[in-house]
Amino acid sequence: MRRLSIILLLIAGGLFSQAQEHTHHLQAGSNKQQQEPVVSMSPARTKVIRPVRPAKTIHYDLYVKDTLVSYGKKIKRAIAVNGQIPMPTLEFNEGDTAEIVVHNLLKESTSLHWHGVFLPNKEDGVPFLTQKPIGPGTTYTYRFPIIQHGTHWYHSHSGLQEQIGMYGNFIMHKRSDDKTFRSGIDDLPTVPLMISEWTDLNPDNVNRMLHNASDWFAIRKGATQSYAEAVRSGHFKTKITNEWKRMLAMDVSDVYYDKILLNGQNLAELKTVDGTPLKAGDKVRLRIANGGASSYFWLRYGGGKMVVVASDGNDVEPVEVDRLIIAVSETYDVVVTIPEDKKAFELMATTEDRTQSASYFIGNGVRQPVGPMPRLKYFEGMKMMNGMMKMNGDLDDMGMEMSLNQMDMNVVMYPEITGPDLVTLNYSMLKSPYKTSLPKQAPVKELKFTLTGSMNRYVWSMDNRILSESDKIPVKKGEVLRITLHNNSMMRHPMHLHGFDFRLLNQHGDNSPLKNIIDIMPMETDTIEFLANEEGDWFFHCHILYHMMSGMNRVMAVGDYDNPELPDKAKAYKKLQQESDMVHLSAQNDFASNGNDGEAMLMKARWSLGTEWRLGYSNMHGFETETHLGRYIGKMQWLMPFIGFDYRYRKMGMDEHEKNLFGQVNKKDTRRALSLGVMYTLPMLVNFQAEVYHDGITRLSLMREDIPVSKRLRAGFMVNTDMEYMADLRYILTRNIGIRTHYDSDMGFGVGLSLNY
Ligand SMILES: [Cu+2]
Repeated sequence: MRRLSIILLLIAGGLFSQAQEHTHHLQAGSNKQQQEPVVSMSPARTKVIRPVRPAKTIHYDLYVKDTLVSYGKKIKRAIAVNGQIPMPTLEFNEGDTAEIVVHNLLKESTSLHWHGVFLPNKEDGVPFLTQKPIGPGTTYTYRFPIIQHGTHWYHSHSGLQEQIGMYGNFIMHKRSDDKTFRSGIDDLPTVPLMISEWTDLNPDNVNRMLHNASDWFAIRKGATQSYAEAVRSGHFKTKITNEWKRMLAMDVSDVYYDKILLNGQNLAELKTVDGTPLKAGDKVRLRIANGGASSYFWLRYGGGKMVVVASDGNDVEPVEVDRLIIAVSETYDVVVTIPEDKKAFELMATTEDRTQSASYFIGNGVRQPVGPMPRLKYFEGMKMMNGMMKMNGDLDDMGMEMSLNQMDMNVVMYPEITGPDLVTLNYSMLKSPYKTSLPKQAPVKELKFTLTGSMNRYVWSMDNRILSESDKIPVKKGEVLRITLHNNSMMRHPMHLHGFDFRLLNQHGDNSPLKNIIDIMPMETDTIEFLANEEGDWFFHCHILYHMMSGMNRVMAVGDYDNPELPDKAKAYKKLQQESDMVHLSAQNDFASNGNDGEAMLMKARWSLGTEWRLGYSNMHGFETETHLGRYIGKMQWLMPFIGFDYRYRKMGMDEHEKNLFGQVNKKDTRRALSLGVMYTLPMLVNFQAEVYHDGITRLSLMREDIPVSKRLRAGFMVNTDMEYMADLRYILTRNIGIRTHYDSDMGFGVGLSLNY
């Protein structure tokens, strides 16, 4: 084992030195880029005036390469660009032209999307929608004029590459002669801050585990909501109601992460800006982007109020807050002040589920921690969710008309929120300093979407349709698109529009803020609008990476765009649709004292193909398999009609035969039977299954798997009209290993090891 790690370290070293070779390309790029900003040394030491210079072409070379990192507990594969994670910060002045050359040194294809940036559609970086994937070993050049300013970011739009390092800051500076230039804000020293998460698991595995309803992440987070835990906290009835309404334990986030990173480090510090040590009274503008794949972060600062001056790259009237939550892929520009000398004040980013955090100490001297946030009260949250969940799986807002994150529906889970005068940012507090209203004469196209999903099968959709079930939405160039979004699912979704900023309609009317991400909490309704004045196919999707990959996407096709990068758009779109409904494999096998049983399943958003087997160790116990191919129906996917095939071999004596509850007799040693059946999830998450075989034999069964008895103990049972029954208990040891004991009417008592994939 030790030798293996040494080899890995050597490989890591080798890769790193290779990556180092390329860093000078970046420097070459930035040399071409711009002069150092002029820092005026006034007493306040906060004036940074960028010289107004002629627009030029800013060239970057980006080398995308596999690397190994040890952010978590193990050495794992990641992707670095120019040898670094996050990817290098790209900076431009408004008016420049960006020329970015991507050198793909990976063994797989890649792409880069310029998040929040206005550009011609063919430069937008979505494989199979705006360009072909950048193949391994090839080079691709993005070239577009910089026609806006603000804090943005960029990331891979290929598969799950964003999760393992492909995110970076993308900053377009406002020119000092811009009529919107705000002295005291736009002349502050700025620091880019990229928040991200790291998991030691391969993200493909994370994706698979989410689809397999694995509760391993909850175990890691201490967020299982088992019966034992419910009883201990006086919430037994809450838990019963929850399962009666067919809900699994739920959390505000899905994935357990090993580390949270700020600019690639769990603990970072800012002692100087532009070479000058920070001191009392200094203000710094942090350009914060959430490059996490699935985590929302609370941001808190120990040195006083944070002043929010921009969101998603767009200026807002300064607003003072004690804390804010930054949704996946949002950006905020926040001004913080160093209140005292000889101290460093903590800016803390805590995951919404409060299990992990990263810290950024600003200033020189003794560290002033802000302290952790209290843990969530899961059963309180569950109780509230029970109250809002109707038996059909719809959420009932009970007439509350929620919007703009103003009423945090998770408030009961947050014990400290009731504290005195804690100002938390919400979207109603965002006001544009300028009028953002759209031309009155433009025709308006209204669209409505309900955000939908089934937590139990991890299917995320819009109007109960995933991308592979949806055509592109035709939009005329010059139309105003007004989109109303209602979230009828149990999770919040950060919806992102490519290519445009939209107005997020709030009480500020003509001064409604511009954004390109809108985070929508469960049961909220919000309206956004924008002028569709740039042709092309623009992606509109949930930015939680694993929701996007599950199909929570649409395409707005503005005008009839001829994309030179994508000659066969129809074929490409089919490919994009396929990619958002991939097949997931799960498998499980028990090696028990009385036999061997298990199952393997292939699943898509609607389809499921599964085989179960039972293998006795003697002829008397025989061998059985059951295979089902089914399609899940309905919004909550509680109903699955299927066709089946059973095969069974068992040595029986001359007069021996088996009778079922209906008196039907099966006397063959070897049985091959086709069937038609249906499975339905009953309250308490019990599956009822009815199956009719071609020989007329009927079988009804009831079963439940994975009853959460305690944090790591799961129980299950099965009973059917063949008068067979089974009960089991499984203790979860690791992600893939458990100890299982069961009693089976055919095979008797058994105990053994249970492996799952
Ligand atoms: Cu989502």
